[in-house]
Amino acid sequence: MRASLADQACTLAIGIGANLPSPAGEPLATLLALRPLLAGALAAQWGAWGLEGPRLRWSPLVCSQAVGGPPGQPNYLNAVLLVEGDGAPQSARAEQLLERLQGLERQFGRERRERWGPRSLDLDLLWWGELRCSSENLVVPHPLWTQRAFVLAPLAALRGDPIQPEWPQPLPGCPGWPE
Ligand code: PH2
Ligand code: MG
Ligand code: MG
Repeated sequence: MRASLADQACTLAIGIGANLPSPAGEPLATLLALRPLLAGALAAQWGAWGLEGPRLRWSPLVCSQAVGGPPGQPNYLNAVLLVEGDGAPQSARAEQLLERLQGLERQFGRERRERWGPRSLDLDLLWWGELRCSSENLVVPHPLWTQRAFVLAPLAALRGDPIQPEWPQPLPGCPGWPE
């Protein structure tokens, strides 16, 4: 699937996930509350770079069992957001975006305890055009996204590609998340 994205050199993808309650409520309430805030944060960041706000394409939501981490976790709700805008992908910009994403994670009660532990909100920068960067905080592209059905299924739905039977199936749209 990566190769077929080469035509979208300046598309940035954000993985969204939650499997614990946040101050907004259960994961569905979290993602519904997050959506306008994330849109606002991205518009603000593009504005800070002196650029027009990017176009956003939200995937449907999918529900799936937790991959990795401790046993007995609640199921995850996941989605992918494609961000299409002007502005060359740059590692310094990616770090600025990460700060905004982590600010939102904290706002929704994210606590960092164990690797792949359950979480009230997870926002991952999956890729940004052809950008390659690796620091203590951020690795782009996300090293595992091509192996994660909870990323591939929302992405396929968004692109109109077939969803494999073993992948999590898209949930019906709802007010606040119509896709
Ligand atoms: N995120 C993880 C680990 N495992 N499993 C699912 N289903 N969805 C996730 O978003 C997820 C996970 C670490 O970020
Ligand atoms: Mg993650
Ligand atoms: Mg993360």
